[in-house]
Amino acid sequence: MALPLRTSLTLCLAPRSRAFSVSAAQQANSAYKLVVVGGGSGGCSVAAKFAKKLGKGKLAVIEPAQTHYYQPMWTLVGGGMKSAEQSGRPMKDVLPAAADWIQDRVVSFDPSSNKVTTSSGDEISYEYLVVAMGIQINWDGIKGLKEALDTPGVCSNYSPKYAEKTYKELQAFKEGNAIFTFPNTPIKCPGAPQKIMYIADQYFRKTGKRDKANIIYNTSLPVLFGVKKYADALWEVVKKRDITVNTRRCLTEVRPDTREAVFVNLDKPDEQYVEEYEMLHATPNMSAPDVLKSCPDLCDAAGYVDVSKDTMQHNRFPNVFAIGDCSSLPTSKTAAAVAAECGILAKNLRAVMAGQKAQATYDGYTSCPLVTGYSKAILAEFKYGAEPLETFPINQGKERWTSFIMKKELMPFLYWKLMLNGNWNGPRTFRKLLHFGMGN
Ligand code: FAD
Ligand code: UQ1
Repeated sequence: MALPLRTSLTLCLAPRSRAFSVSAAQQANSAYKLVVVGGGSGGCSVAAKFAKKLGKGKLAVIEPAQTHYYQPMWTLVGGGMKSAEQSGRPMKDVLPAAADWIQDRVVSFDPSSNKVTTSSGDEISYEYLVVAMGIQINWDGIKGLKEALDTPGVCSNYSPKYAEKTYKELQAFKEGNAIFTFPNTPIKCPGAPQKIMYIADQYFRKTGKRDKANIIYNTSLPVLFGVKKYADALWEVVKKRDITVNTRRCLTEVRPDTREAVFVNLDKPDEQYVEEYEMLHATPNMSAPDVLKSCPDLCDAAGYVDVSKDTMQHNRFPNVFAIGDCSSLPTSKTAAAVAAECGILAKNLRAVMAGQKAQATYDGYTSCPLVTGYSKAILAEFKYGAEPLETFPINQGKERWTSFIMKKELMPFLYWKLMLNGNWNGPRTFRKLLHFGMGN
């Protein structure tokens, strides 16, 4: 029987009981119906969809971290609009109570024998596996960056600690070059390296320092953004704000002693540029997790879990699925993508568990609220093929206050209260309703 709307909303939003971690030793060699590797955005959301139905002792989440972070908030942390503390919650509070939380790290996969091994040497076997390990940040991938992050001027929103430092650098900035970089690797949230630049621009204007700041965006990409509609809109923003953009320019070294950043022109590798910085916001290199790369059976050539771009089912092991940043899904790596993926994965995994075929298909939906300051954002939403797929029947390529408020206030609520409880599969239903009769 369908629940009345009020009752079902109350159930969705009610605080949940907590997950307690079970030691890997307690669970050693135990066989689970479903094992989820990683308790981040994807792992936690998938686990929530299966935990109650499977019941106690049937589902394990293997996740080493004590704290679950809502990473999209780190852009706002860098701009001083939220604190790093607000972006994190204890892992035990977000993982479903009906799941066994094995607080450990997976160190190897053996998909032919349906088991994984954790750092404490325990083997956990499964009938079905969901890999949700995220992307690996390689802080030492750029010479000198790791050390430079603890010196004046250098920061990065790609960790909560250094995102807090970003705001300190904005405050400390006096005059000179403020440089923002995009590395020569795939990254999560490809809009984030430039969002903080627009925030910096506005911060400098607010505090009377803008005429002393030379704002430079050095990106390894050949474009400002991968979707033409939003790239065109962003080019207008950079022109209007007097920001210098250099494409195909990749950060190769940071020299904190002389406050210099070294760049190479990726099209002419002999061309090097040494630029002095007053402030450097660096986006680190990223890659598939090493542990995946060491299991070629599971991965594509780059080390991402080799799944069907439509069904998210593994291309060789039908009892294995992947979600989010560690997957080979050819879309932009965001939490918004994870939300849409989660609904598809859950449908397909349920079908496979029932002996049927995986038939639900993911369209590649992803979204990136491109924050352009302290009160506006461009709400990029697109699908496979870099084709816009917008929720609202307005031009989302325009800078809007409503898009900013949605990013700052609505999204965190939606994430903690709905998505992590398995109750948010992206805005597809709203999009259909809002475009009803409009042929979209
Ligand atoms: P994660 O959420 O990163 O989770 C991976 C989990 O796996 C982690 O908990 C980790 O501890 C665990 N793990 C790793 N290794 C192992 C192991 N060996 N064994 C077991 N567990 C392991 N997305 C948006 O939609 N909108 C935005 O505006 C946005 N802005 C962003 C801004 C910044 C600065 C950053 C950093 C990210 C942003 N994102 C945004 C991206 C978004 O946060 C990620 O795409 C999303 O969190 C991916 O989810 P995931 O589950 O794949 O990985
Ligand atoms: C979204 O679904 C989502 O997942 C929770 C985000 O992650 C933080 C987003 O940033 C966005 C924009 C969406 C899409 C949602 C709507 C209502 C457009």
